[in-house]
Amino acid sequence: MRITFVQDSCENLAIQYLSSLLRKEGHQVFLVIDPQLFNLAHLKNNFLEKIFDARDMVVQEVKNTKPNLVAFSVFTSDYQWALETAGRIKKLDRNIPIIFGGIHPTSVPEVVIREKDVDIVCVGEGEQALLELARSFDKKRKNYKIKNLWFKNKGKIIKNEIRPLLRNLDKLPLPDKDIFLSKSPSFLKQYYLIMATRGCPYRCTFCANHVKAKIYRGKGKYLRIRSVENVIKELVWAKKKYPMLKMVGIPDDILPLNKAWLRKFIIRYKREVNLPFLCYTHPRYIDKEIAHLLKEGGCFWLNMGLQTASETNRIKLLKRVESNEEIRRAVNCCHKVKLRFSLDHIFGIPFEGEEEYVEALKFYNELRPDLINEFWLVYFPKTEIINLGKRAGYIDKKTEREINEGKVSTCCTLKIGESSKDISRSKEGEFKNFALLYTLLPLIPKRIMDKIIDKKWYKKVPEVPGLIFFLAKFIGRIQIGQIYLYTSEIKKTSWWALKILKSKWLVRKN
Ligand code: B12
Repeated sequence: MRITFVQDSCENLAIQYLSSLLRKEGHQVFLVIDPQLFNLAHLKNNFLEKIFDARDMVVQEVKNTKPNLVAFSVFTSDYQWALETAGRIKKLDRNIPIIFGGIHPTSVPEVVIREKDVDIVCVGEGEQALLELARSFDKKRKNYKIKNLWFKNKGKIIKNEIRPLLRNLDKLPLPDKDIFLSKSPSFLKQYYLIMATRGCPYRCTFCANHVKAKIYRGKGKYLRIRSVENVIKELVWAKKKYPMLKMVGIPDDILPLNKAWLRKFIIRYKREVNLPFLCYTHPRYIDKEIAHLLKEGGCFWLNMGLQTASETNRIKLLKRVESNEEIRRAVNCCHKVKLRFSLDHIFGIPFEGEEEYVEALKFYNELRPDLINEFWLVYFPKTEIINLGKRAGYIDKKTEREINEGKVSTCCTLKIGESSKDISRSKEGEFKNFALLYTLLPLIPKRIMDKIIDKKWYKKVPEVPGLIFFLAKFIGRIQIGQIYLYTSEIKKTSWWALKILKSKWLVRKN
């Protein structure tokens, strides 16, 4: 059968795995990209967005693939875009079935299946479900009993139960990277995106992991790790296939979950792959040995979530178990081996305010990370933190409905001076000074920052225009050698901009 995925300009591992499995069974898989230039919250510009609007091109391209099924892999941040695109496809041909899968439909399938342009929803892992669906399409006999899938049939909603989680991740084929690369060279950018695990041992109240873990309760082990052999096999294959690779990105929630695994992995990684890599961890998953192994193996960047410096709030509001002492120890281990690291901070946590932001400023000045990533708190569907948002009076029934429909701003990336309304952003005034200071902190010597804190100068930071904030971030990135983030974004945007203009020009000419 012919299946066409529609995706924004972000590489997506789920599509790569699903495509690989489908192609292996002989199905024809296509990918259509809507680059959504100048439409992402941190890069939004209404004028440019209109000029580079590619939606007509996208729908035409979908039509040209003559799909038997159109598929979307949906985050909450894309949900409204996905619905709008699905609507345009249906306008062209109502008979093309459309399936939505991914974290958003998994979190709120009851909301998604009600949409008139969505025919099927996948809840949870999609590998087996999509294969069974494709087989049933091939046999031209509709099967409404496929586990993990919800269907609409003659006005009725059919909800099938969820199957057990995949036990052995090694059994999955290598992800189909070419499906993205064939669309634009920008997809292989500088780094290779790979994941070694699925799941997370923690259940932070703001993260989708506890939503997924709840759905999968009783359905097998939630936290799974691929074997070292399997991960290395993929990387060796990738390095050979894509010689332009310069680094590897491993965005697993926590890479060093298992020390024995990490020891084995690093030895082989150094010997057989030997590319700089970046990964994520949790303060409880970093000690002297782990820091040393990561540094030895070529980890050029480690990211850790902290979110707040208040130990009480971390436990009470976020259900994060690590103490400040453990964080100090973790950070010292990184400093000792000169492993560069960033810390994540969330602004807008209910019940937090100036007192907590000052506490965090002091704590960060003590820890001296190479970078602080500041985020807004974004309330994702069904996450526990919504209850806190309600208690704090930020969220009422209507707002919760909007959260489930992806209608509140879902970009976590901080941008001062932004006009779009957000739940936590209504408290913007309370934290914009601190956001600027956190950004500048790695650039300012410790004793000067101590003085700023001591003299309470943070109260005097004037209202900063967005441009100043951007510049501060930009200088910070240059200082840590991450300018490639901007250059690759510029290259990617220019490539798509040219493509869109060319296709618009061709349409006009004909
Ligand atoms: C890798 C990753 C990224 C990467 C790649 C993003 C991408 N487009 O794929 C990067 C770093 C770019 C990224 C960015 C962001 N991310 Co992110 N990211 C992840 C991460 C760590 C892993 C996702 C992944 O690839 N898993 C591997 C695949 C194979 O598994 P999967 O996604 O679960 O997919 C399975 C099923 O869902 C299903 N499925 C998925 N799609 C489909 C489609 C069909 C048709 C079917 C049938 C089934 C199906 O089958 C798949 C295989 O079993 C998750 C956290 C996590 N541990 O899941 C967060 C996560 C997905 N990210 C999240 C967020 C918020 C973001 C950002 C919005 C953050 C920001 N900066 O503002 C951006 C959005 C970027 C964008 N426009 O896409 C949230 C999403 C929450 C939500 N409700 O939407 C998550 C869940 C983290 C969290 N804290 O809660 N992210």
